[in-house]
Amino acid sequence: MAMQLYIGNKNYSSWSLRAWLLLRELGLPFDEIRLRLDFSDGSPFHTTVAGVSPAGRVPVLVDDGFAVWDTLAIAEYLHERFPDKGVWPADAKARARARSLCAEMHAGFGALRSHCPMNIEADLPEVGRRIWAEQPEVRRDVARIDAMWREQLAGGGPLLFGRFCAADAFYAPVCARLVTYALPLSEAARGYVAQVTALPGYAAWADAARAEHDFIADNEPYRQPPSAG
Ligand SMILES: N[C@@H](CCC(=O)N[C@@H](CS)C(=O)NCC(=O)O)C(=O)O
Repeated sequence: MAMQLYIGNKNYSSWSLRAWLLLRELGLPFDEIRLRLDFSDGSPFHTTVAGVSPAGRVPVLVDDGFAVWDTLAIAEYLHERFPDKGVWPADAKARARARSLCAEMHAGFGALRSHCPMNIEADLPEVGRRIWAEQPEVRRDVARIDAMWREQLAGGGPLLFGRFCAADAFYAPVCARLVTYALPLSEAARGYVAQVTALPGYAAWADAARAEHDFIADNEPYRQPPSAG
């Protein structure tokens, strides 16, 4: 039986994108179960996710009835289950470095994440300009990401460790944010964003995100709901 991946809205759910893109780009078979990010008491999101994961968050990977939650744990599970698929780079030091970058993403960049929530179908360059001017911590997060990417890409690219691996999946939602808010980047970092957003899996996810036409106010601090009629 194929694995199942529980995810949230494709337009908004950055953690879901990481796990989904990893599975998709590595060609691992899975069925997706998409749930609207409705966190109200007793919502279908809460009841369905609670049925598979006590953590109550997406993504959740279910393999033959066994649930793995949290994107880092999902990446490690896939690495052990499919050791030849290239979840991590083959070289031990590159593998350790890729894990460092993923852990840095997983635990950090709070300013970028909170000020620039993922919103693939939106185009918010003016909001981005204001955030850039007013939020030094966002500038610091982006400077660190830009430097990290430049250092990795100096190894030859086109992706962080040459070919696609979990590190690219972890930074894909950052690429999405950088596009939506049009934040300033070095040329090398811009080239990396272009590579990631051109991945077939990313393009498929983004097309589906744009087709959702769902408006969840908690995820839309910078926009008004579309007017009826
Ligand atoms: N550390 C978790 C974070 C997952 C997460 O926060 N997911 C959000 C959606 S993007 C969620 O399910 N939130 C539900 C809630 O806050 O109740 C991971 O890496 O998977």
